[in-house]
Amino acid sequence: MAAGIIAVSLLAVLLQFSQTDAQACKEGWEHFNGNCYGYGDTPVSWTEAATICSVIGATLAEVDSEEENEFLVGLFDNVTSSTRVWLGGTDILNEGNWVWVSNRRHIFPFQNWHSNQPSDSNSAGEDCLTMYSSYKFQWDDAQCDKVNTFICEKKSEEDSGVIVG
Ligand SMILES: [Ca+2]
Ligand SMILES: [Ca+2]
Repeated sequence: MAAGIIAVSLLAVLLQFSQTDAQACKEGWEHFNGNCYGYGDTPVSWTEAATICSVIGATLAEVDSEEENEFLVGLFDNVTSSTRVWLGGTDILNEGNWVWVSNRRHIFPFQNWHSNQPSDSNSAGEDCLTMYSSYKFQWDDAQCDKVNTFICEKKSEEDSGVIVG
């Protein structure tokens, strides 16, 4: 009986350990709900940001819930300067039809547009998704070739290789 209890306890510890291990993110990445998020503070175009994320086995962050959105906004609590952050949403292929790029889903389960956005303003249009500090990091569509900071996202389970991340 005692041996059985010890075995169960040991199993519980091992499960807890493996769970903790699976949730670990590399240094500089933040963990939330099974994913790791890395902030790219060097401003680049949306396409460049997507490429950088891809090279390190990630995608531009895709926001699937209010909780995930609040987590991301929380990363910028101390930001005082005007900041735009690229996310992985675009309507570049079909104006007004916003999709997440990783799976081309045609609707967002969760959306957090600022009032009067998306606006598709200016002659070049605005086809790439940002969180914008001036809108308290609510969403704004922006011109894809402008340079902004960005957030990459990857599954924490995949976070065990030698590649950066
Ligand atoms: Ca647009
Ligand atoms: Ca806009």
